[in-house]
Parts: sequence; C-alpha cells; structure tokens
Amino acid sequence: MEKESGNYVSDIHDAAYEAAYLARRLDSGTLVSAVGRPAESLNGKWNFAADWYDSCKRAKWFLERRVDEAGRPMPLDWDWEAWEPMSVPSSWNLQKPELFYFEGSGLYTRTFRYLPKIPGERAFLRFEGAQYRTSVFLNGEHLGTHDGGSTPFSVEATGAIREDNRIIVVVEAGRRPGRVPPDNTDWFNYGGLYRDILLLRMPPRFIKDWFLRLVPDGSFSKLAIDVELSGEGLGAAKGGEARLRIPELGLDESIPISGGRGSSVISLDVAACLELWAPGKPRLYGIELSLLGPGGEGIDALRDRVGFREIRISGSDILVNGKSVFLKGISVHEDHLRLGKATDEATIRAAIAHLKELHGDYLRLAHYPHDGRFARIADEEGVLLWEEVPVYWAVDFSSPATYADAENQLAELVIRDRNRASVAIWSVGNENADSDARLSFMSRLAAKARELDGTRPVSAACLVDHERLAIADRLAEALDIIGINEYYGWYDPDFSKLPRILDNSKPSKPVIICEFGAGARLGHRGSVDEHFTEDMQARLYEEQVAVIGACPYIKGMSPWILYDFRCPRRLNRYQERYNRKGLVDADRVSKKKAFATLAAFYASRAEPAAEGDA
Ligand code: GCB
Repeated sequence: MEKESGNYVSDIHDAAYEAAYLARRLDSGTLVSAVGRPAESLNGKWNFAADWYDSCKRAKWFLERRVDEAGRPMPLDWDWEAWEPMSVPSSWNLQKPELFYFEGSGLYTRTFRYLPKIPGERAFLRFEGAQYRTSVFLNGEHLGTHDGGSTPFSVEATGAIREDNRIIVVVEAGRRPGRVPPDNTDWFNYGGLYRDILLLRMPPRFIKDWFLRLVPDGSFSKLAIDVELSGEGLGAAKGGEARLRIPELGLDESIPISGGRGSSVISLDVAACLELWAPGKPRLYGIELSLLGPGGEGIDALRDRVGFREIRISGSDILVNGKSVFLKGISVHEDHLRLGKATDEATIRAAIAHLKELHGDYLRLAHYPHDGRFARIADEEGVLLWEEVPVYWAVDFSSPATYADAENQLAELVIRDRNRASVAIWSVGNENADSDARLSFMSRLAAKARELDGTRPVSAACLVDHERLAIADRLAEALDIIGINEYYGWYDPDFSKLPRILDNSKPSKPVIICEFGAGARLGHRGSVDEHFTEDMQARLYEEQVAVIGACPYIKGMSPWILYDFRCPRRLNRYQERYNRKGLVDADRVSKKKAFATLAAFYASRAEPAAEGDA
C-alpha cells in the first residue's frame, strides 16, 4: 500500500504486506534435485519463536535493522539468540505443550558458515517439506515463498550467501479454505520445518533434474531418459553432452543436449539381460549420470540406484511387468505419537515390516506426499506405492489460485519421485463431491500428471453414488484406475449395499478399493455389533474381504488404515481425538484383532512363486 499520510507506518498499517512475499514464488520450476550428490545438512537446533501476529513479515524483522536512519539504537521486538532452541526437523506441536494446537507463523533462525569449494560454485537451499507457507530469508534478503505442506522446494542462494550467514525461515501453518488441503480434513494439522533442510553446492552448469524409466511398451527392452540442466550457455556449448552409465548392463550412452535439455531412448542389447524390479524382488541398478563440457571434461556427476519395471492397464487389469496383479495394501498416514508429521528411516521401515506381516505388497500413502525417503526405502524393500496430493474433500475447485497450488504440489511430487520404481500410481485427490468445477479441476490435474510422467496410471479416491448405488463418478473418464472409498458396515450400517453396488456397476477400468474400515479402540472388546470394539472391526473386515475378493474388476485394496492417528474432530470416549480405524494402535506396536483377519485374506491371495524365483 502507498504511504497515504504523514502518520502512516508500514510496519503496522500495511494490511496487504503478504503480496510482496508471494511475488517471489518457489515452485516446481525452481526445484533442484538433490539425488546422488553430497549435501550439507542445516538440521539441528534453531532458535524459534511463535510469531502469532506474523510480525517478521509485517515489520520486516529479517532486515535486522538495529539502528534507525539517524544511527540511534532501536528498541527491538525480536531477539534471535534469546529465543528457545527448536529441533529441526520436527513438528513444533510436539516440541512444547503450548504449541500443540498452534497453527500460526513460526519463526526459525540460525547462523551458519559457508566457504565455496569449487570455482563458480552455486549454492542452493533445499527444503524437503514444511507445513504450509514458507518464506526464506538469507542475510536480510527474501529469497522466496513456497506454498504446500508436503512437497520439496529449493531456492538458489548464490547471490545472498556469505561467509557468515543468518537464515530466517517463517513457516505459517494455517488451515484455510483456499488451500490444498482445505481447512477441514480428517487428520491433525502439524506445523513447522518437519523435514530435512540441505545446502547444495552445484557447479555453474549442472543437472537440475532427470527422469529415467523403462519404456512401457511391453517389450522390456527400451529405456528412456530426459535431463534438464541449469546454467548459462546451455545449448550453445558445442559438443556438450550428458552421459548415462549403468555398469551392470554394460551401458554407456550419450545424451545430446540442446537448449538446456536432452532426451534419449536407449534400446537394450537383449544380451544385456535386464532384470526387472518387481514387488518382492527389488532389483536395483547403480546408475551414473554426468554432464560433459565441450572438450569432454566432466562438469557435473551424480549417482543413484534405480529399478526398471512396467505398470500398464489393460481392460480391467493392472499389469506389473506384464502380469495381472491384485494389489494387497493398506493405507497409512504420516502421523506418529512422538514425531507428528516428521518421520525417520526406522519408522518407515517399521510400516513396511507391518505390511509384509500382513502378506501385503502395496501401501497407499494418504493423503499428501510423504517423506521422500519412503519411496527410496520402498524401492529397496520391493513394495508398491500409491502417492497422492491433498486435493481432499471440499477444495475450492472454482479458484484458479487453488488450482495453481494443487498443480504445483502435484508437479513437485512427481518430479521428486518419478525415478522410483516403487511408485506405481499417482492420485489426484480424495473424496470430492462430483461437481462441474471439481471435474474440470481434477481432470486437469490428471492430464498434468500424465504430461510429467507418461509411465504410471493416474487415479483418485472417489465416492460411490450412494443414491443410484453404483460406481458412477464422472471423473472416472479422466482416470486410468478408479479408486473407491466405501464404508458399508460402518457409516452406512447396511452392508448389503456393497455387493449391490458392485453388481450394478460395469466399470471399463480396474477398480481399487482405497478405503473401507471401522473404528476400534485397542482392548475394547464386546459384541460384533458394538461400535468401537475390536470385534466389530474384525467382523467388518471379514465381510468386506469376502465381497471385494469375489469381484472380478477390483484389482487391489488399501483399507483404512494401518495405524490409529491424531484427529481433532474425533471426540467420543473411544476416540479421544484419534481416528481409531487403525489395525494397529497409535503406538504403532499393539495390534487389533482385524490385523490377523486381513493378514489371512492376503495370505490366501498370495501369488504362487514362479519357477526360478528366489
Ligand atoms: C475417509 C477419508 C479419510 C478418513 C476416513 C474416516 O473416507 O478419506 O481421510 O479418515 O474416511 O475415518 O472416516
């Protein structure tokens, strides 16, 4: 706002202060891949204050003005070093009791030293996830602002970084109707810098992103790779090329670069004998990707381990490496008693171990992108994943800004994980009412997912038409797999509707039951008709798997849910602010009766091991 009068003070009178920060966006276009490169961690103890009134951004505290224009010391409202330490990464809600329900702006700050190590070095800061709007300031400069609580973002710090640095990060965790997800969800709104923060040192020209995959044409003999570079003089560099090496396949392939991008389709020598990645058989190959200068000199290089597999849809079949599968899954939230939305490797591995105990091979990572380590570990463990963006319930489907936010989150997720063989399905949302605005919003998202990655099916968790008793969501047209959430036997006690719905429906595509379930308080036992008993939950699982297992077009399921999770809208005496539909208590240890019911069903659906299989 313009200064209008002599008594105008921008620090307190500028109600539109946010606009300047939103003008510098961090999004999928600024995202830089950190894969396979050394990175320095900025995790650790930061100083933190709950900035209830967003004063850092309103009054520009990040400028660190300690004296006024006349050089006189100013009375300051901020005091970085005096503020309490806060662990990064963490969900602030679980760090201090008074922050448990805090949904405002949290101000984090720390100092760090930096000395460039290579000529022309470019410095980037990469955030793996912060909930929800994050503004990054370095040495008094606003570097950018990111929206979206579960996807990575990065920013170039080259111009602003010095030997001694002060970084300030303001994370605002508000639930708002125009956001993705909107204000009303069925999970806890954890806030803060809850995933890793990295400092990346890049050469002047480097590989910003790459996408390597098996071409899904049924031949299992072609790889495709795209690379995108960052830096000046990209296409002009005569003779510049990227190289892909996969030593175990004897592959050393040149990827010509033009205009900062390069693409190749590589036909594999049949003698190279590619071993496919498959659930339960997680074959990964070491790859080396490098960028060479005009004289063939190495400019940039990274390494990773990648699996090659194919997922295709044929009629109502999901084909993994050409074989029709039934995905034996369970849904899981990123919610932990002690860690909140933050996680660690042991927690991820423990969830996968529970899946394996269930004789399952597939996890639905609900309802937002989980930590990037999940897909990497699933790659190693041989487990398939459904990954989803939080287009959840009543998103503001008619708002262009909300669409832009959703599309950006989808792009950041796909770019982060499209090299991961474990990731099988992109989901563009969950349980949204079938309106025209929603149909156009989510169809566009589905198209965007395909534009970014033409190798994976796109789905969404839809609702059945409970008046016509049929699978009839108009969005199905835009999807490759129809996801269905249904709670017959729970929210609707008339279980007989489920077989009727399945009989009434003739989908031309595979269907996955993304959710069914029943609440059960651990240890609460009683009759099979009594809500919140383990006994009712187990009975419901028996009934559900009998019907689902007999339906020819259902090709997978991920019941709701592996673990109980915090949920402030669940307030009865059995729930006590937890959603209790877990097969395992929120302690992630104690199993309920229905765990064994599902395990028995999945064991009965186990594929006989093929001859020669390990
Ligand atoms: C649903 C939602 C999920 C909820 C679940 C429930 O359909 O997709 O987020 O937590 O039902 O427990 O009601």
